[in-house]
Amino acid sequence: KKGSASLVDYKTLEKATNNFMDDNILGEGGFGCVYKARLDDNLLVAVKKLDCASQDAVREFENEVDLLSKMLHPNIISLLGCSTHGNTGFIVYELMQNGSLETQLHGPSHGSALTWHMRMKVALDSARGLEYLHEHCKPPVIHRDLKSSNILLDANFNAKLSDFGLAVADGAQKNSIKLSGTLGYVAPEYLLDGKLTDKSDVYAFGVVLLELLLGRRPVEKLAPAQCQSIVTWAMPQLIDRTKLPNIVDPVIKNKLDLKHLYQVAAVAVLCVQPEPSYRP
Ligand code: ACK
Repeated sequence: KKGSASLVDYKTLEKATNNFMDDNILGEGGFGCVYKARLDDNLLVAVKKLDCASQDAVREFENEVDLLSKMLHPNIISLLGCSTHGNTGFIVYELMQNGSLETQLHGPSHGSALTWHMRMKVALDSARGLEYLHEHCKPPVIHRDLKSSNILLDANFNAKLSDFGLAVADGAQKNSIKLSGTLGYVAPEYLLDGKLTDKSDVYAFGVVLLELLLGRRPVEKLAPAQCQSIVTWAMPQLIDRTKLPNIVDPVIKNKLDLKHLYQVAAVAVLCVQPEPSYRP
């Protein structure tokens, strides 16, 4: 961690993960399973485990450790330590007791438990985290995969950005990186031209704002290829609000599900040109 480097002993973590029971699994992260663990000093933490790793997973693991170890901000997940051993490794984070925003908004048990006041606070916290990445990190960091499942909530529902496996800190690399991110959150200019800037994160943040407002996922249960073709085709048209009605015909011809298209349309239109009179 910035100013107080901490290497957690591999044996300690291995022992902790061996003791895991099913209900200690918090979920599946970018490159591995995330567990709840108790360290020797009784501190409860979250541990992401890298197992039988592919090259991509190792790269994401190293990237996450490298970037997070240089960051310190109340709205960025705290890295407590890490450990590697051959092809396995652990990253230890502060435990975020209320899981992700995505689970809070869309999960089976929570429904719409977040009040409007809490949603506003989540929006503000996330914006502060993003501002830190773009304005205060040197060099600036682009998250590249901002979405509700990467916004975590602590015991007091403070929101923190997480999952920096795909993030980039070096502006010079920006255009050579293969297209990645999550459909539904990817900015149109990045999807169409591979143009990546800090505004790509701002676009994704706009989608998260829409989720907070509507309580719905931006694009739901759509095959990636189908989703990509909708987004690629629809986005340029949607930039101009007046062309919105043109969307319907080609979509029917292509037998794509209108419900999904309207979600993409709503996201695009509201993000590109927010409606001042819009009310949740
Ligand atoms: O939505 P969730 O409950 O919150 O499920 C996902 C899953 O692991 C994969 O990311 C949860 N998770 C990730 N990091 C943490 C953390 N530091 N504290 C608590 N839960 C976490 C996340």
